Amino acid sequence: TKAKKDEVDVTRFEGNGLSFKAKLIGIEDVPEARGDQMCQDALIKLKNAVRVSGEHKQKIFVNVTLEGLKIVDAISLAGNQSKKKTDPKGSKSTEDSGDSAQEADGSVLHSHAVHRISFISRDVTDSRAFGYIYGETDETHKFYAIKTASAAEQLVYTIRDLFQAVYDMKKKEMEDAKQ
Ligand code: I3P
Repeated sequence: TKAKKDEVDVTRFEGNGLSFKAKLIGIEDVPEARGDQMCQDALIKLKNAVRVSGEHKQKIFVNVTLEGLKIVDAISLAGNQSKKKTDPKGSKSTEDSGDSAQEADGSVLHSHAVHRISFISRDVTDSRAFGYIYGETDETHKFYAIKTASAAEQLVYTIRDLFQAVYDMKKKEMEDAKQ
């Protein structure tokens, strides 16, 4: 049917969801909840700040689940995983996949619920960069700029699918409640 065709596969986002290797370019306060040009300007500004500082960008994983987005420190993750290998007592189960270890052990730097993410923007100058706006409160908006290890559109489309999946679920809940 028509509804089925448009539906997003929710199961991808269940449990530990999906993780994307990336780097955190930076975080910037922005005045509005949305706006392509505002995001592009913030991205350029944050990239310039990285260049001027000469520092390496922080290595992260962007974890996508029904709860929302989590920015996980990739270094803390690598440390915990190697510890696991040498400490059999510390490892929960040999059946644990790499993904579940990530969720359990990587230190979560930022956790962003779906309903507070107001805008996603691709970098028109860089196929491996994008950013999104997170509303800390109704008045304060922060722009998170991310450099992905592979094409940013993979992650951007995944986040859009997540939004659609959450929307579909809410809609279905409302319809079920009416009956
Ligand atoms: C870049 C350089 C940067 C690195 C960047 C590389 O290579 O190594 O230091 O950023 O990674 O592409 P090049 O000098 O050849 O341009 P970080 O130091 O911040 O990791 P990136 O493409 O993931 O941004």
